[in-house]
Amino acid sequence: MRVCLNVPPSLILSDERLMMHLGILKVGSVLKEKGIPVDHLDLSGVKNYTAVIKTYIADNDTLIFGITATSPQIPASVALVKAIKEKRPEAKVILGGSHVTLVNAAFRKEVAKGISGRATRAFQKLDGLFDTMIAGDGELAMLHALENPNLKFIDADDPKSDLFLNSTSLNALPWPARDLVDVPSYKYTIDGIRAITMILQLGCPFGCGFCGGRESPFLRRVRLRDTENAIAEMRHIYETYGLRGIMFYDDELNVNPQMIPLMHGIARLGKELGIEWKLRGFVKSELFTAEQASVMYEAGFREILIGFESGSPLILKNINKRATKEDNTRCVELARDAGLRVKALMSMGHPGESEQTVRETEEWILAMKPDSFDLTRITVYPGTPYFDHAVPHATQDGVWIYTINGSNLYSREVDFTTNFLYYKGDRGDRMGLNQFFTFTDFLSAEDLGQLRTETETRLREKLGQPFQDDAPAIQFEHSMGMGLPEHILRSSS
Ligand code: B12
Ligand code: SF4
Repeated sequence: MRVCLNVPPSLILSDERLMMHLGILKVGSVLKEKGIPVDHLDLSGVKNYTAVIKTYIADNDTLIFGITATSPQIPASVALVKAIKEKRPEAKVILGGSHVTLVNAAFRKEVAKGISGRATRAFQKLDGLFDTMIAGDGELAMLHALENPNLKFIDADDPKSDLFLNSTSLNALPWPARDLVDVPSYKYTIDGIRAITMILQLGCPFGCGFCGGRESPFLRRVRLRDTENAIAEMRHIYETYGLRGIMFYDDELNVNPQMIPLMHGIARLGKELGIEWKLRGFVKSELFTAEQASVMYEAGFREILIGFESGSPLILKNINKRATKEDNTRCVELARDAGLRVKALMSMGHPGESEQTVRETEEWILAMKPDSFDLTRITVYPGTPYFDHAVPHATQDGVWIYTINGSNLYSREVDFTTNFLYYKGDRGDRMGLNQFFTFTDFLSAEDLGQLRTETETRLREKLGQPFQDDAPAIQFEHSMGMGLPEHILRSSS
């Protein structure tokens, strides 16, 4: 039995060869460990990706295909499954990743409420396209799918299931099989040094309204790795790829109760290897302390990223962010005192958002002068409280309302199999991908778009932080009639 794992292109990303998808590489690594041959098709940045899968099928007799997808990767995943079925109708295609996990969480909620709404329709649409869908942790669930080929749906997003990972199984499983992708084709850098991504811990217990997985144990329940295990992976990265730059993609590094010893361990490893790490990662502002800031600096962090989201107390409350404006200000100061640069992640389009609340965000940013910032527009994906707790509008068809503290957020029903939801605006506009589906009582979808662009432009001018050019992203166009190159196809030995 041979399995072909697929990473579909993410058409909304400006450069798809910055960060590899670790989740499917963890699935690949478990298959390899079990001796199951794996082909990994990395279609990130590949323009003619459906032609590539057809070439692969012409050259191989593989019958089992796995696809990973976040919501914006679903349209390309649909094109892939159609291409696979056209060339090999008997093939079995398994879908995993955050989109199916979150759609399932939203669908479960509708079932519990006894309604059949937009989540049910989104789930059924996927169900009609893929042979098997896997929600939650994919490592053991993929093996289960191979052993039980007739299962249509596998729920590994349930702590009661043996397929749901706990901290013990997480530690016992192998690290992502990065050898299944062409590491040098990924160009992410930190302070000019080539860098790679890593996950130290899974899950965030908080409940921010825009964040996916608040009803999904897979994304919400904290599962920790032993410090020794995490440090051993860092050593492996350095010794295998010669990389000392690492971006940690833990949701929030400081929800980990082991954070302080972990940072000390990273610092010790750096000394032992005789290198200075270049590290980056996210922290939760109200939990941030002077001690955390200092050990992060000692470990090799020079910049941290913080989802402050807004400068408006009303919006912070409506997001259910827990952090207050004062917590956020204090967090910036603590980071600065420790010598850490701050990237402020700001967003707009929350319940109750108005010109006034966006102005408060602008003013806070100007007062804080973060070293860099991002101002994104909220997208209402399934599996977020903004989606899951919304109810149908009484008079407007296809519109759903989420209400919190008397403030509303409206979102339109989206067909995820055809729509890309882009969050910033400008690039999406240029690519013709922008279709916005959310609005508030004070700002229409168009107002939100315009206000976002104007606010970011003004902030960049005042802070002297010009827009960074998206281009030139690497786009591959594979010429047919030749074997698939190593930056697209890698196989386990
Ligand atoms: C790193 C990251 C990114 C990186 C890289 C993307 C990547 N996929 O690696 C960047 C910065 C590019 C990014 C961008 C975006 N991201 Co992001 N990102 C993450 C983050 C923080 C970590 C991903 C990760 O490595 N997780 C750890 C691994 C182990 O989990 P995993 O990837 O889900 O894989 C497991 C299972 O899903 C499953 N699985 C996965 N694939 C497959 C395939 C098969 C066949 C099987 C059986 C199982 C399986 O098994 C894996 C192992 O257990 C997650 C949050 C999180 N904690 O997961 C958000 C998250 C995935 N991102 C999210 C969002 C919203 C986005 C953006 C849409 C943001 C935006 N508005 O533009 C874009 C979309 C990018 C795109 N792909 O088109 C949402 C997903 C929402 C959704 N509906 O899909 C998440 C869940 C954050 C959240 N909590 O809301 N992101
Ligand atoms: S935005 Fe960050 S703190 Fe809030 S729930 Fe998501 S991961 Fe947790």
